[in-house]
Amino acid sequence: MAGLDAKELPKIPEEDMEALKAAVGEGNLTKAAAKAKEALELNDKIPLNIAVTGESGSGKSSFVNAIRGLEDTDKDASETGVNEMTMKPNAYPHPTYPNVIVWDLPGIGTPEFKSDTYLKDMKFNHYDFFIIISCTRFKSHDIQLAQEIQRQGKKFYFVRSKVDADLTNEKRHYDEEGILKQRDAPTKRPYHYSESVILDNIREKCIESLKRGGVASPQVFLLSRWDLGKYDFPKLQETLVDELPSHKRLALLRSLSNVSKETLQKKKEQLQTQIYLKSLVSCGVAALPIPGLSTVCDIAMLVTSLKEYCRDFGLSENALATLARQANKPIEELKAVIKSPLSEEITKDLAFKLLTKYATGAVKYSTYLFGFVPVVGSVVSAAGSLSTTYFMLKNFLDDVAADAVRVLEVTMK
Ligand SMILES: Nc1nc2c(ncn2[C@@H]2O[C@H](COP(=O)(O)OP(=O)(O)OP(=O)(O)O)[C@@H](O)[C@H]2O)c(=O)[nH]1
Ligand SMILES: [Mg+2]
Repeated sequence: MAGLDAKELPKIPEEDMEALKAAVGEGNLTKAAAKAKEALELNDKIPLNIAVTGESGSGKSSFVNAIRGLEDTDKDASETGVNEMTMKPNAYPHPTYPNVIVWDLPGIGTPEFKSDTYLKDMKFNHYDFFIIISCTRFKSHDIQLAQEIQRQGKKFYFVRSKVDADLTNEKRHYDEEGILKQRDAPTKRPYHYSESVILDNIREKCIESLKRGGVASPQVFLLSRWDLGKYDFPKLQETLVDELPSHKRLALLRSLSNVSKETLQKKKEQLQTQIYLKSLVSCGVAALPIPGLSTVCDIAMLVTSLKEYCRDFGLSENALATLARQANKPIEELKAVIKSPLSEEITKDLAFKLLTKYATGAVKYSTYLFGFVPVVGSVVSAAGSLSTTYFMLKNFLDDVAADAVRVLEVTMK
């Protein structure tokens, strides 16, 4: 079968395998499927609460909007501006994944701010991790806050915002060829304009101020709210994913904007771990025979899963329109590199076509995948159906993930 190599397939987790074998042994695939359904539903509801804090005007609300994929003027956006805007913690559920909530906390360092009661007032226990934002160097209240968060056993990440403005300001010292204008004046600026030198300087200064304040080996992520694909935002995303407990990882990955290939790859890998459970549900909970195929499965559930993959990788008319607007590209340019159907085009008919495509070759992999040789009667169709749906979902996931990478490449051009 095209695109199938047993060596590349993820092995089914041992405990799932045991559950399936036991259920099939009892002739009770329905029981295993019901358990799988429960596990998947639970996974979709796992809450993730991200706190965004920092000095007033540092760009907290802008960051909250940016990571939710919104513009400041969108209906559900957090209010931004040059005046002090945020006075109490405000919850901003992710528009697509409402179990992920970004909390916009009031500015620290204002006369009303009291570092000793701030975290308690903000109900710090509620949050999975904190982002501390500054648009200059980090000050004593940022450091006090970080130390308090650390004492409470939670993680924090320093974000240095508005680096686009720093670069624009630095550029004023250079002529059109990128040569330093006032070479006689005493300056530490290099002769040639260099973005990476400027960024390294900002990063070093931030790290220095944090170390001086007593924060051991601080990490600082530089970013611009206007261009999340640049600077350290992709690295911040990866760090958050890596440091989060594994059961929360999928929630975070789903909610992250697709700004780096690494994040897309991680998202795909995390979703792959659910395919086995999805196949079980599709073959066991409300499964019906598919006419013309020796497959018994719940095709409506498969349609939902395929649509979810499209949603997770931004492959819908709406998501593409937003992305095209943000990247300043015609939507047709993005669509031109997409090979899979968009969410709106996914129907039972399409799911049926995909099942047919993978049905013939799948059965021979059922031993590899599901650890038992199909024998007689319902077990034969169960094994065949499981492998068919498994391959159908796996290949579709691979395809949409590859599409998302190509779309990302277009937006970065
Ligand atoms: N150039 C640039 N401007 C930014 C960036 N992030 C935020 N700003 C601007 O900085 C100003 C303040 O941003 P907000 O997001 O309202 O700041 P805040 O931290 O929420 O402020 P308070 O709610 O008052 O504490 C706004 O005018 C933003 O447009 C950035 O990355 N680059
Ligand atoms: Mg604000």
